[in-house]
Amino acid sequence: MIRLFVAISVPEMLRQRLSGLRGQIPGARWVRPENLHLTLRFLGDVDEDAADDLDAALSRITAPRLQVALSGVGHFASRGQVRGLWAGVEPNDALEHLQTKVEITVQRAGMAPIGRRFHPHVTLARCNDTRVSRIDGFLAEHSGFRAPPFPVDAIDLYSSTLGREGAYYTREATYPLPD
Ligand code: 3AM
Repeated sequence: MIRLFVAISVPEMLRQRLSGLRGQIPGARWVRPENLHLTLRFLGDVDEDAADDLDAALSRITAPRLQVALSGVGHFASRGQVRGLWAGVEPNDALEHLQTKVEITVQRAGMAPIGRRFHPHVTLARCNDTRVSRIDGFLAEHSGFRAPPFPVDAIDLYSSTLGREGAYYTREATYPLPD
């Protein structure tokens, strides 16, 4: 089995800027710069045949190239605890279109629907035992975060493995978007 997800890779310059948003938040595990990405579709654990089917299907995706601009920061929470901190994405019809294409493609390749709305973001940190009140400073300090748009000419298939220091992501395949 291999744990896979489809994502947009974030250019090096932007990864550096995002790394600059790190702060002292108890319980936060900051994502390593090389792991920063924008998830289009989490696929979960799939066997080798399913992975081959997904690869073949993804290689046939056609969607226009686009630009993505990161803007603002936010968090996911449940039961009063912060689960993740993220950088947001400016509203972007082309990105929604691309994600819909990916969703349709992976379902045609046999994946079950994900059953939740696409909320584009770049996860900056995952949190354990962090109360929402502990991130007020982070949210206030970085509410004005803006980055120039970056071009998206391809989407990537990543595998994820758990190591001692957290998840390791490997780019398994790249699918260029047509001109
Ligand atoms: O870091 P982001 O939020 O972009 O949260 C996981 C990460 O997304 C998400 O897949 C991406 C790569 O690991 N993910 C992990 N487990 C998941 C699950 N069970 C999941 N998304 C949905 N359901």
